[in-house]
Amino acid sequence: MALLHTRWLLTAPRLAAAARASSWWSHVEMGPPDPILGVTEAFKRDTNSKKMNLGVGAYRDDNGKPFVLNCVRKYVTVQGISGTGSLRIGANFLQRFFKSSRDVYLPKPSWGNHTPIFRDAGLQLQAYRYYDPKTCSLDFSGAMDDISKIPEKSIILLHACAHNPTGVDPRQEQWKELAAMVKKRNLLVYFDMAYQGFASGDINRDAWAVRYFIEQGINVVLSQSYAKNMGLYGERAGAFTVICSDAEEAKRVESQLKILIRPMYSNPPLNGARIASIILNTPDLRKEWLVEVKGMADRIISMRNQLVSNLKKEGSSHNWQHITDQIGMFCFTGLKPEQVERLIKEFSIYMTKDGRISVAGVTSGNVGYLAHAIHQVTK
Ligand code: PLA
Repeated sequence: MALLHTRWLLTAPRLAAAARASSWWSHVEMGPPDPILGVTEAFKRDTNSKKMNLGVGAYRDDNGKPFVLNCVRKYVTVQGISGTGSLRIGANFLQRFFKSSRDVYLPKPSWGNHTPIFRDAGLQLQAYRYYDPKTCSLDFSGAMDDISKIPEKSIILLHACAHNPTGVDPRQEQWKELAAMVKKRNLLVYFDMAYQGFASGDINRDAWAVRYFIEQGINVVLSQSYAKNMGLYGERAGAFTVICSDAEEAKRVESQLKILIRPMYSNPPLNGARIASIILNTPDLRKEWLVEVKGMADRIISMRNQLVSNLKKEGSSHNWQHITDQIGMFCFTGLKPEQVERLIKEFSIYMTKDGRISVAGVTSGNVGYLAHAIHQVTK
């Protein structure tokens, strides 16, 4: 799927027309085909009606058809990659081919797993200011200031939308300023897009920043997860994309991505990617999916509003406006670790220690209890 994605991005005329600032990947050489899977690739290209694939050790039935064992039919067993795996492919790719820097700049704070993903791939973590706990909102001037000092040709990670854990995204004008700064510093942008559709309810609007950066000719790599926006959590469907200068460069990069992936897990699982592909390519299902994404985003927004109104009803005098200002799946409540501890111990309300709540877990049935509990530990 990741590979399909690369091709799609290249053939999109809008992207082909966008000139890269400079090519990071011109030194990436065409890799040799895999000794086993390359045989299947050659087999597929062959038009001889008598062709036989005796290369890969994949069992076929007596009609030469793939064989599904009866016992397997009784289980649906899938195993996969999703956003995390896609990030890891990207991290390993950068470790191997992005020679100008080992440094990855993460927003402060970022998703907790970013650090081990990049560190385990042999890269070094740095940080730039992002969130201001005093205002519970974006520290835009701090971010711009820090980014302006990042050494040229470093890697910067940006959450494409619905920043985790803060729920705070730049506005479009701010994205534009960020893009200009990133271009000026000649940085490689690593977009992590795990919540497309969850910020605004509209997958196109949520992809705006990624598309804008690409249109500006900025060098971009992208990891996507379909876990949340397609509800395919266990299917682990995801994609890693490198935006290249031309089709020929994309071929070389693709060959090296295959070589990276082959010893990791050989091939991605089919099922989740198939479901995602069917949804995206069947007009009726696609339409239905877009409505459902909007429905999920809207329910979360409504829970934010209900949480705030219930807090007011409880008599809370704190300013909870950030709960409704923030977007996406999470709300960075501003609760202190001791308050979180009390919520867990006294109310059995579980959340991460940093005070992040998954608003997706709140319902009209339990929002009152949550507001009551939060008021008890904050009054
Ligand atoms: N990137 C970000 C920013 C994420 O928040 C998550 C998931 C991923 C990538 C990975 O998604 P995946 O499940 O498709 O691999 N973050 C979750 C789950 C929803 C987790 O931590 O695994 C979270 O609760 O933060």
